[in-house]
Amino acid sequence: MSRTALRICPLCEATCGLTLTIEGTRVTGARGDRDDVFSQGFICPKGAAFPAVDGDPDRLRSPLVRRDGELREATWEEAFDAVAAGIRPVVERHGPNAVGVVLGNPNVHTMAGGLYPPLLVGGLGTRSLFTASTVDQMPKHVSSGLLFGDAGAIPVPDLDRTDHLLLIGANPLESNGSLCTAPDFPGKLKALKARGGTLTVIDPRRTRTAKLADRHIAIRPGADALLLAAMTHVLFEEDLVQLGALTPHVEGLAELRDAVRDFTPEAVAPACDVDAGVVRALARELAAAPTAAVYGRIGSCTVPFGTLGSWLVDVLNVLTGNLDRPGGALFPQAATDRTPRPAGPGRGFRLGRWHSRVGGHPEAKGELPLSALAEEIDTATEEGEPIRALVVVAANPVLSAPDGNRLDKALESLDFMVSVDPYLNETSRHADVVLPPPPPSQSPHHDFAFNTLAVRNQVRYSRPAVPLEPGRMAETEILARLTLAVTGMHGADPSAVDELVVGQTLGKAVKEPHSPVHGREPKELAAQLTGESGPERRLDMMLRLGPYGDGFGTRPDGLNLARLLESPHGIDLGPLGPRLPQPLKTASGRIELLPQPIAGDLPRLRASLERRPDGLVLVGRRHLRSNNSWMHNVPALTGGTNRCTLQIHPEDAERLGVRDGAPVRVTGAGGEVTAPAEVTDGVRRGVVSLPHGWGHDRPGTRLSHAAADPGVNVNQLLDGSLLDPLSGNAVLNGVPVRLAAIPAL
Ligand SMILES: Nc1nc2c(c(=O)[nH]1)N[C@H]1C(S)=C(S)[C@@H](COP(=O)(O)OP(=O)(O)OC[C@H]3O[C@@H](n4cnc5c(=O)[nH]c(N)nc54)[C@H](O)[C@@H]3O)O[C@H]1N2
Ligand SMILES: Nc1nc2c(c(=O)[nH]1)N[C@H]1C(S)=C(S)[C@@H](COP(=O)(O)OP(=O)(O)OC[C@H]3O[C@@H](n4cnc5c(=O)[nH]c(N)nc54)[C@H](O)[C@@H]3O)O[C@H]1N2
Ligand code: SF4
Ligand SMILES: [Mo]
Repeated sequence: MSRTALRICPLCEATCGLTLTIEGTRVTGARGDRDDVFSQGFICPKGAAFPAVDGDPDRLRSPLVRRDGELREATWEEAFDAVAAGIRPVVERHGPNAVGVVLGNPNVHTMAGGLYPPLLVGGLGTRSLFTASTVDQMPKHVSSGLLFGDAGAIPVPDLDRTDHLLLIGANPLESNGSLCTAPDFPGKLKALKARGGTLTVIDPRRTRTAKLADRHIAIRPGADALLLAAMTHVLFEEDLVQLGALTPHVEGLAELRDAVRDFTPEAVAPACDVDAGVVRALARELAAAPTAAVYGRIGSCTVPFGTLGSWLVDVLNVLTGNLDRPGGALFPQAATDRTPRPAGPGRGFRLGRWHSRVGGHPEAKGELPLSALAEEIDTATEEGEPIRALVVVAANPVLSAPDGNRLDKALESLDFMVSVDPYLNETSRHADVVLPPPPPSQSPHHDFAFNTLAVRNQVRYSRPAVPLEPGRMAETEILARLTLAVTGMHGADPSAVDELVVGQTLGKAVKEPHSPVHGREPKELAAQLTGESGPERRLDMMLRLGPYGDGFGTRPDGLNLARLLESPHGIDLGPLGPRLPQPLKTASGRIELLPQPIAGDLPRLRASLERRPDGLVLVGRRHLRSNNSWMHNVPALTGGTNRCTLQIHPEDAERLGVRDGAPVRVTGAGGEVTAPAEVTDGVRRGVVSLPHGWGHDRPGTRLSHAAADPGVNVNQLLDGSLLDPLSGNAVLNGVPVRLAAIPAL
């Protein structure tokens, strides 16, 4: 007997609704949910492979605890006892900063990851926090923090209505979009073209997205900030600045004009390898479009000028009057956002409130660079204690961060490590305790993060499609118990964690004059919460306090969990609309166009005008059927073109004697790897490309399929020293490398 259940796909940022076929307790099929209010039936090959991802026999079924040097199956009780016994002495002896926390990408794809890590980190009181953000989008957070006063206020391109989209360093036809949650991103690009709009793509590779574009600019990697600065220059020079409705909300215009004066199209052309005439045309087209949006992603962030590039993306949106208007780039309003406070000056955004111990890197958003994790473990200094224990949740930094070999050794040297991870992989194999979450079919789902980045306001919630298998523990409970174990409250009831948050949140809300529950009694409000579990009660609370909420009865038609459960395909909350000035939290209450840290970094950009590296540089790439480092174990998603090859332009191949399919040795500052060459004019001259997330050949893992075709770890070419200085983000693209063809035996 089979049945169906709805489940939001957790495998990328597009958040498509899936209809799962379930036989007994096994998921046997997945198709797009045509009635999903947001994705309307769209699905990609990864979503279709949900049953295989979910049912992977290599997923761990019970906790592992290291005994006599070996990881052995244990009970949950034994596992949490071991965690408390491993972490607490380190805190007591060496202080909280000696315990590091590493949070990986899937935390934004699970409900547990949205709800518990702040308590874990806050409860520990550690400043040794490292996340995937600093190998990804931290530059965007910093630029938003500086421009708008809120690191979380990230404008998203209005894909459904824009007339002109300028895409920089993004390949949504493979990635399905990022910092822009849009099921069927490819279809939306095609619709843009069908309605007469234009698509421009800036990417050193002729990607599938670039092939769709009206204009593709194969820029030299790392030079985007120069190109965007020159476009900004042209807008001023040719009097094309049109702030429109933004005028009262903007300050620093004259200072900005001065700051970009040197960045003429002629000055940046050689460094970008883009004609000055093309730079001018890009600026004019952007200004002339009835509506337009500039959008940058991985290729614009993970580069030496990541923050400057991210800042210029929104500067261009502001100067052309496209920020906060339909068809431009707008701020979404998610159902679980905090109750919007009245507009007005805020506290602003500060960087560098503390620095990393070894490298002296400034914190950003309370985080230190993931690139610095290894040195924070393996290097003693006089300033403080090195990290001696590590809590890793959903992260595989041995593959995803620079210099995995060094990190590998550093992890081995720790006093204690715990990983919350479904797999025994390159990172979790070092753990003393592994706590495996259940597969996604057994977990509830709500997109706390991605709804704040979605191209349409909407809200959806899926309860577990399949009940928890015997012996399993929900990831929400795992993280609640982990929080208790590491903060000295081992053994307490995990629901205490949720009740603490409910009490604190409601206690604060009743004191806020703008809150719908101002002046009410927190206990009375808490008693109204519904839901079958602590996490559901917290979701109910957030929905009710949120911008569309019922305000605990103040707005009877408003949202709450019960209403959401009545709408299993989700509730549409309408297209994005203008929100300014409410989201601004800068000290001035306005958009601060030329914040001081940005102005301070511009001389470095100016100096790069003179530099013209002549060697080869490396960029990354993603494949539709991959997902960072953890989906190479699913046979249905591997093989074909999803392979770890070094793409190289035919002219470079010829010059270096590299033959298609033959092995090439690639050497970078952090080491060398050997991969088969793929000779293709899909990459520009002077650029080679390797995908990330491969290198599954280390011993002691349990990834049987991935190990059979391991590929190589591109991040071994990095030594961790290349960072965007403002954000601490790793430079993963535009990295200098040398090649040597390996002669046939
Ligand atoms: N060279 C290069 N390096 C890159 C990138 C690049 O473009 N080029 N991209 C960077 C980017 S954007 C990112 S986001 C990072 C990603 O790097 P990480 O944050 O390390 O994420 P993943 O590699 O996806 O590994 C995720 C881990 O979570 C586990 N996991 C999967 N599902 C769950 C779950 O439901 N719960 C828990 N607890 N764990 C789960 C997996 O088994 C795996 O161990 O990589 C970065 N590294
Ligand atoms: N299938 C699949 N989907 C994914 C993921 C995955 O691993 N696989 N990962 C998810 C994650 S964690 C993220 S963050 C997103 C990322 O989403 P995207 O940013 O869309 O991902 P990429 O495909 O890495 O696209 C980056 C592009 O930047 C180009 N590039 C490199 N250097 C430069 C440069 O200096 N300038 C310019 N202009 N371009 C450059 C690369 O050639 C590449 O085409 O994807 C998400 N979705
Ligand atoms: S596009 Fe992303 S969310 Fe949609 S089905 Fe594919 S992997 Fe899942
Ligand atoms: Mo990412």
